[in-house]
Amino acid sequence: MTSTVHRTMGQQSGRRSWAEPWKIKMVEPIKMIDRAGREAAMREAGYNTFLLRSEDVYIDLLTDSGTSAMSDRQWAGLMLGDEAYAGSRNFYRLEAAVQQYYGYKYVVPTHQGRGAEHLISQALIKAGDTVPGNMYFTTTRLHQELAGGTFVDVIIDEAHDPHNEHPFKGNIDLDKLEALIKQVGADRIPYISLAGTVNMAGGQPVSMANVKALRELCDRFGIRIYLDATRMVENAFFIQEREVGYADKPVAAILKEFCSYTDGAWMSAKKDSLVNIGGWLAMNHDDLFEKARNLVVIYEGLHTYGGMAGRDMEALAIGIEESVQDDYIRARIGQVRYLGELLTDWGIPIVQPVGGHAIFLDAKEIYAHISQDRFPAQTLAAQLYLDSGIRAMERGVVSAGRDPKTGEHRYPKLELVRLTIPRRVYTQAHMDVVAEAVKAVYDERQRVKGLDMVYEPAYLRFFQARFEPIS
Ligand code: PM9
Repeated sequence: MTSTVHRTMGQQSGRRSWAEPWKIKMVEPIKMIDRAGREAAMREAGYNTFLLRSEDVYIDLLTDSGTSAMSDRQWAGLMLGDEAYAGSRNFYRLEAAVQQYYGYKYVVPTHQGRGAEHLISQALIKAGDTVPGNMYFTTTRLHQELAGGTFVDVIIDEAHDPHNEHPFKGNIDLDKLEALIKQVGADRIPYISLAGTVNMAGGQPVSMANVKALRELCDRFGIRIYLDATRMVENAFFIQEREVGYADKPVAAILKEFCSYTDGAWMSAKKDSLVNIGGWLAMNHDDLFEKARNLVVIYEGLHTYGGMAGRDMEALAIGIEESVQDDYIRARIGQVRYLGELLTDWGIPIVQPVGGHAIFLDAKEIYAHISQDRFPAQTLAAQLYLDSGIRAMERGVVSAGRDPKTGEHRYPKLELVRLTIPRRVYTQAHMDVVAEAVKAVYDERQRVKGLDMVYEPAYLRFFQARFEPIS
């Protein structure tokens, strides 16, 4: 199969095959347990892939968060950890890397992305505020709500349609945003919550033209823009590939230009930056810096480590530099696309165009006979594990949670299963195995009936909810 597909891809693009700009120095054995073992493991996990033990998983596509393989330079960097409580030299390396590649003035380290989300939400949002953004993300929105805000989605409509091939489905709809500003008043909008790429839409990018226009609009109303920069390097790659005028610019330059239209950013460094733990909040304004630098000592740790060890900050500083290399990022997205093209060729419905970090299976279409309150995407993720030991993540009604005002399920238009590709971890052969497994589950789709939720935690239920199959 590999060679046939490979030939097809080569012919379509009129070029020879590419390969990753690295070779493997160390390996970690994996194995698939048998069908009876997988059935027992899935029952024990309450049909929630978050609750599986990793040793029961064969190919782990739960997330690209903290699952990257570090380079030899990063591992060497761990030995340079300066584990002083205050003023570690590794913090200054990290601060310099963020300033150099993202361009912001001040940097506050955090243990991971949600630590930074917590700080910015507590520092800027007041009860009754509105926070507009380009589609919700689970932890981001929850922190905004816990601070007293209401998130309002102002992404373009195309983002909610898995078949729409818009090249920048992460864009903000500026008319929707302007109408919202006029409705609630600019003084009730502490900032725009802009994500590049947009995770829940399928890893879809925001264009440079859109962020420039957003800047102009926000300047008119005196509103700040803060960026979720978690996968912003991947976003910069799409701009290089798709936006007029950027084909010859390095990804690093595009990243910095994009950030220059924003007032700061929060970061889960566990994704783009090729580390297993870490995050930061960065900004240009003194007032936010002062507040965040003070809050961080309550929730994360001193402002020169923020919950990270010195060695983690060193690995992160090196990871930032590696993540913006053009040949690396091309291969990274190329691998995701390879899997996407296999599935598309077999007629399996996925979100198009293929985004940055994952393939998103359209569970609503695959299980058209299962209503959304029977959790089609949760069901599909469970079936994939049962078939082949592959772990994926639900990104549908379970992830969307309940409306805090009505207590009802939120029913998102997108009911998806995410096959998330860790960075520098799996080979093309693994992608072939994944595609075959998805095909097998797809072929058996009519036999499946959905799930009942039998336990639901109060917050971020997708992590810990438990289910039982409907018989
Ligand atoms: N994203 C992911 O698998 C981690 C688990 S699901 C909550 O996609 C964005 C765009 C993210 C993200 C985490 C965070 C939070 C913020 N923004 O996980 O706290 O994709 O480092 O970052 C996950 P942390």
